Amino acid sequence: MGLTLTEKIIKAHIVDGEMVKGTEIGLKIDQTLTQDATGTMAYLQFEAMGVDRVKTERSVAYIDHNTLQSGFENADDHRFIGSVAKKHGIWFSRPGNGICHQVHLERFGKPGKTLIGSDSHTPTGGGIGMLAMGAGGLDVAVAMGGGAYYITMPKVVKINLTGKLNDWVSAKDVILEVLRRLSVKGGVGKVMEYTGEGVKSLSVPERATITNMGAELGATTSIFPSDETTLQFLKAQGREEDYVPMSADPDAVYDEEVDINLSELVPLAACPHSPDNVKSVEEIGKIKIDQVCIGSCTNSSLQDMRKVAHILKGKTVHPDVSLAIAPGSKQVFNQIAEDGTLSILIAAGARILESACGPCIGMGQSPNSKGVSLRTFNRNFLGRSGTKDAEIYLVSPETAAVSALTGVFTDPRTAGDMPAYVMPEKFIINDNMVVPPASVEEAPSVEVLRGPNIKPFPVNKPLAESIESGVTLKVGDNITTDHIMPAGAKILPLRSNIPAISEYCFTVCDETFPKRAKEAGTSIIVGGVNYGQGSSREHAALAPLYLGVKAIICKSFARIHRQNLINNGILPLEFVNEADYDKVEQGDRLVIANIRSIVENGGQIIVEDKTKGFSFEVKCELSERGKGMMLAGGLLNYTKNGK
Ligand code: MIC
Ligand code: SF4
Repeated sequence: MGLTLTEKIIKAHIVDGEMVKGTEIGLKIDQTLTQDATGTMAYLQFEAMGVDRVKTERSVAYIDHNTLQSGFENADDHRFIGSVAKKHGIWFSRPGNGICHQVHLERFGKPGKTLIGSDSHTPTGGGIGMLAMGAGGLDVAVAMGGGAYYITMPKVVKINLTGKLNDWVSAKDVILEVLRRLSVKGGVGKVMEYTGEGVKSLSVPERATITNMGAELGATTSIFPSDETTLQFLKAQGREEDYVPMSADPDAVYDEEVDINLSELVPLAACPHSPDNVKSVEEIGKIKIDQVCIGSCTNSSLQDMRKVAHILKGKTVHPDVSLAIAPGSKQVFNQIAEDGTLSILIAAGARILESACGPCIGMGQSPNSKGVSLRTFNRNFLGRSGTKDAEIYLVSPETAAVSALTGVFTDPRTAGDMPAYVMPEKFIINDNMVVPPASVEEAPSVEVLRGPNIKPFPVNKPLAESIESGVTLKVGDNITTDHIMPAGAKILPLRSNIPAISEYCFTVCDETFPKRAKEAGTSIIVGGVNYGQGSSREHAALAPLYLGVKAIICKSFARIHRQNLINNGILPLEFVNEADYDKVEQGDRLVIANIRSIVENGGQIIVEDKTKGFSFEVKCELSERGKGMMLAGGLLNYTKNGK
């Protein structure tokens, strides 16, 4: 029986477990990446592990999220990450060099390799045939130390692409179509593997747009084959030697299949406030818009910038619209400056931002009150833009640029010709903003620079025999890590300071939660389906841990967040009967008796609701390793215990 591409890469990297779907497997990790918003914690955790030098083939620390620097905090974090990277064998991509995923794709990713990153959009690397996955900071720290990365052996979904995209329909519309069909939880436990004739017509940046936003499906990752197009891209990056052809066997067996005829797709948009709330641009109609943002790790390639410039050339942004554009990397920025594209964007009235995440994570450019903003980004969760009552739509660069001119939501197919994109034979290659690590000899004398904002991370205690606690918060379905631990210009500078950032935990849902949780001392949170979707931020586990949260009881969890809870010793419990969710209320007092023995030896977990006077069953499916972590009070304790 033939293998899928996913299985081939897993087979070449498996170091623990068997390739049996649904069971836990450990993978050797070839490359890691971190960004600054999750990186400080990851490096503090790496330091706590006591490993001198990373054991991966390539580890890169990027600065791209917290670049606003409205106080000393961000710059202090940058210095810390730069110095810790230098000391421990990690390459350091300086602020200004671009968004981690875009730069990694251009300069470091290699087909057939495994990559984990402390950022949920790490699957961007799947655009060149890597098995690239988002992970918690602690998992990345362990992988840098040479430890395996554990996932559930995924199901593999064949996304069979036929036909060819029409002009004005783009890669963003492909992934929006997948999201429309499968929803934000449709990819949980699965890898999306793209195959079929249609693959050939997609460039590497287009493939990367699709694998990047596959994160919004909740998928383990997404991957494209490495083919002639990949070779041409790597050649143009001066990295021909990194090319390896990779594809599924012709007789590979998939768990599920989805057919998409590219020729039939139309311009789409994800409507507020979820990436799977997809409608056609035509269906949405000509609503008035206030802002357009083009960029982010999803759509900030040279190809995207040139398309946008073609649309804006010789025109002016509509007087009622603010247009912001952030090229994804220094390479893209440099290239558009040299070939005149930048000049076209400026002349049209675009507000050019630095190569960084920027508005995508609410670092500036928050829309006006009740503003309608069209963004080429990947997430439109409530409040993420920094304006709680804004309406954010996720669209292609074509739809964004055409609408920026008309001032209303506009189907780009009305805008005339779109010339085919021709990739340059050679991109501008200048890695002068990537600082190599110190040599083994020099490393001991490198001083790690810590600012006053960097506080130690909380470490849990071993699991108690029984838990008794109040439900301090009850939330609904699809709660994102942006709800649990919001970001934005005000809160992001506190990513290295858990006591301070905890003050904002869950404030999008309930401003009184942090105070209530602290007063209660210990807490249980109740949630619906797909709890913890979205960002990989470990802070969505660390802040609740700091506030005394002992367990989350919900209908189901998103992958990375569930692992972050286990890594930090917070119990991830799921209702056996979903109807019990309706019976438990905020304020109820719950008892989970003998939980330590049950985690250790197995058995039914019964939760007693003392307030309501009834009991219900929950489950906690853990691997042997997961049990060890829960009992020890998290991964660091578990590792310290010699595991
Ligand atoms: C995001 O897009 O939500 C982020 C910000 O990049 C996060 C990481 C973080 O919260 O620091 C992610 O995607 O994991
Ligand atoms: Fe940055 Fe946005 Fe990409 Fe996250 S999704 S890495 S915030 S650009």
